[in-house]
Amino acid sequence: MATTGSGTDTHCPYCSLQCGMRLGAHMADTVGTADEAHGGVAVLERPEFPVNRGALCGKGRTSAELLTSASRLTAPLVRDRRGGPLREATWGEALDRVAGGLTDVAERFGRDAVGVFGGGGLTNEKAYLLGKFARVVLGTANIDYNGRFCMSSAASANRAAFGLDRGLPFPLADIAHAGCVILVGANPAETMPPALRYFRELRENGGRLIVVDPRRTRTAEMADLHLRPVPGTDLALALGLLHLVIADRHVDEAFVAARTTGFEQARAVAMAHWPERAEQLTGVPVQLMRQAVEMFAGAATGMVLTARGSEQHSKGTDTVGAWINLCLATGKAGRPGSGYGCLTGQGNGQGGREHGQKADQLPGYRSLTDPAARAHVARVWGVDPATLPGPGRSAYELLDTLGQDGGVRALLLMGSNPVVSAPRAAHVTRRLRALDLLVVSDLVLSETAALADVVLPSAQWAEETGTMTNLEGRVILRQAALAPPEGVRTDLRVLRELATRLGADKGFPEDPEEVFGELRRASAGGQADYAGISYRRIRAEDGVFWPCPDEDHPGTPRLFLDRFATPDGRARFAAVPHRPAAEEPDADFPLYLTTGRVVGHYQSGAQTRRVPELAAAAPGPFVELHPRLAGRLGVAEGDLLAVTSRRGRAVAPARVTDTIRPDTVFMPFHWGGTGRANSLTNPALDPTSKMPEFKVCAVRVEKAVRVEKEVR
Ligand SMILES: Nc1nc2c(c(=O)[nH]1)N[C@H]1C(S)=C(S)[C@@H](COP(=O)(O)OP(=O)(O)OC[C@H]3O[C@@H](n4cnc5c(=O)[nH]c(N)nc54)[C@H](O)[C@@H]3O)O[C@H]1N2
Ligand SMILES: Nc1nc2c(c(=O)[nH]1)N[C@H]1C(S)=C(S)[C@@H](COP(=O)(O)OP(=O)(O)OC[C@H]3O[C@@H](n4cnc5c(=O)[nH]c(N)nc54)[C@H](O)[C@@H]3O)O[C@H]1N2
Ligand code: SF4
Ligand SMILES: [Mo]
Repeated sequence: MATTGSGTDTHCPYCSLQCGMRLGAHMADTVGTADEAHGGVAVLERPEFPVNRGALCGKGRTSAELLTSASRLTAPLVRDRRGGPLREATWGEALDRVAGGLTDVAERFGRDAVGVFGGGGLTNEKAYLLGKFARVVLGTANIDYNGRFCMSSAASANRAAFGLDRGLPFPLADIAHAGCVILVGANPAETMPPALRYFRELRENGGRLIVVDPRRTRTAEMADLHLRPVPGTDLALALGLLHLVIADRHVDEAFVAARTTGFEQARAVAMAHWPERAEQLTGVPVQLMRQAVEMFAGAATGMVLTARGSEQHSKGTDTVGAWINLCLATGKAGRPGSGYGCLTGQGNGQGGREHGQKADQLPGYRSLTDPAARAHVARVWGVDPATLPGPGRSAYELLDTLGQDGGVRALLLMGSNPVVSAPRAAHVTRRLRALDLLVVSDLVLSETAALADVVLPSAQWAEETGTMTNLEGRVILRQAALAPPEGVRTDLRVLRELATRLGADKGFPEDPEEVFGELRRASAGGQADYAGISYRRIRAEDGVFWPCPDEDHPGTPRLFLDRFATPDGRARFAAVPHRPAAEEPDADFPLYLTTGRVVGHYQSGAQTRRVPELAAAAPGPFVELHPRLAGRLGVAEGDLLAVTSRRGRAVAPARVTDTIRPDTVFMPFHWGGTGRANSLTNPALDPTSKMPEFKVCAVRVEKAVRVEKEVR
């Protein structure tokens, strides 16, 4: 399909691929729907943008629908009393109420009783200013964000192994030229369809694809080899594979000697994990493990890419470390065509964790506990470093203690819908209800916004400009194509107006390019150095890869080619033994539950469930189960199932399929209400990353006899 070349170049509002698109009113070239009568725009192709080369998934194609949807918020809402209804208010009233409420809680319970919860979908400018707002204006330690539920385990493993955390250390297109790729707990066929092109090209070029997933997904169907571990046993599998690499003499001794440390300890741990033991724990036959090792070690170059399937575990950091070990032992890192990478998830999952909305972190990926980092950022902010708070609670820990003694009592939430997406969601909902003040900024009345005392209607992606950092570490620019509707304000403006009301009349500009200018200075010299990146350069260069320390620096598409980012320049092996999931099946809860995504919905579904075409294609939750299990339970396709865990219960229709293991059921998490998968999930946290165990818990499944009894 041709494009006219006119229109505004921008990027999709959803996932970390940040597909390039053009917004315009040229109906002839429309790939999405336009509603010009309502001032809407059409989604057009932008084939010259290198990551997706014009391709969009259904979510991107229909993304403009929400701009004109009757379900978007166009006026602030306030609640006069607990349990009372939300009513429309003026911006002045709503913002006064927020500023007054935050001040009141800080005065009564201390500054740390005011909390902020951000999102990996926010632009870099918003994430940066939200972090500054929390530390400078509110003076609270308690700010964290939903990225904790997303890539945090890969981030901590990346830092431990390589001294730096960037999702992919190479451009996505490099995948096509690797000899072998192991894709672990990732289902890009549903989660990043336009990226499939590179996996297809990989195979056309003679490379091999190995997929590790308990389910035979559409991604697994593309693979040369599919390993199907029991959920929660990837660490044992990675150890078994490393054992075989060592036993079958596939170790790249020269690489290990020249560029790594810690091999002996990792080797000792792996040698204690016999492949037969790995088979017993994972259910993956040794013979398939050996095939995988031969494919991977036998290729000249190779990559291991993980996503949430391997990371969202109470041992996610160690598991990713064990996958990285496999790259290091076979010399497949820090070389062209080789390396470990994490497929980040949210639109700004990468940038959102670099600029200070994380509990332990300052802009530029600086640490909040490093005196030099505090001094640098305090200088940019014009404050005394001693006034900057220390690290606060991680996302689940923050939500878990809301409204309690010593917990947060007033929460400002921007860009997340935890009532649907947090683990043990019924408990989290109760905690949100226990707050003295809940303020939610959102585009729509999400399940979480519906609980708020004040709801602030936010502008949407096409109505404001800002940068995002995609899964490759490429900083891209979303450009506004139209003005927000009357009654709606940008998050940057809201922060400025709140800062003013709370006594900070400087330092919170509303213009994104001005905020980005300050972000560049704040990140200068840090690991995620954006100092040399400007809006002008991003436009001219199809994005710029960080680190980019000055305007003459070309940016860094490929990391680690000469040295790793550790103090001695060497990558570090992780010596980590297997351990079981926090909860294993037993007599009462005999099955594994795992959770994830379907192609048509995004995250908590707050946005995509309001797009008619997407809602029609995937109208509600379901429980995937194997025909053998269905037979045992006397369940047929479409029958309602009640799924129970130690945290709660969910009801949804059965989807009978032999693509799943007979000992496991799967639920997507895109819906709230009775079919909410997170009513069941286990908030057991990884000790390092504080990632909850979304991908495995123990459940019981029964045929739901009386529907009405199940509806709470
Ligand atoms: N359509 C769609 N696309 C999205 C999103 C969305 O919500 N919808 N969200 C975006 C975001 S924020 C993210 S984080 C990414 C996530 O992208 P992915 O990680 O690809 O998505 P998931 O479906 O969560 O999990 C991937 C796979 O992990 C498998 N899995 C479950 N348990 C285990 C296990 O123990 N081991 C292994 N090896 N695999 C396991 C599941 O069967 C599933 O197929 O997607 C992004 N893209
Ligand atoms: N069971 C289970 N649970 C999971 C996962 C899983 O695999 N299984 N995955 C986890 C992962 S990886 C993630 S990333 C989380 C995500 O879960 P959430 O944090 O709930 O993510 P979203 O649904 O994207 O929520 C974003 C909200 O912010 C709004 N919004 C979007 N853009 C903006 C903006 O610019 N400004 C403002 N003010 N609002 C905006 C949207 O309308 C939406 O209501 O879910 C986690 N939960
Ligand atoms: S793959 Fe992701 S970025 Fe691309 S169109 Fe789909 S949701 Fe948007
Ligand atoms: Mo995510």
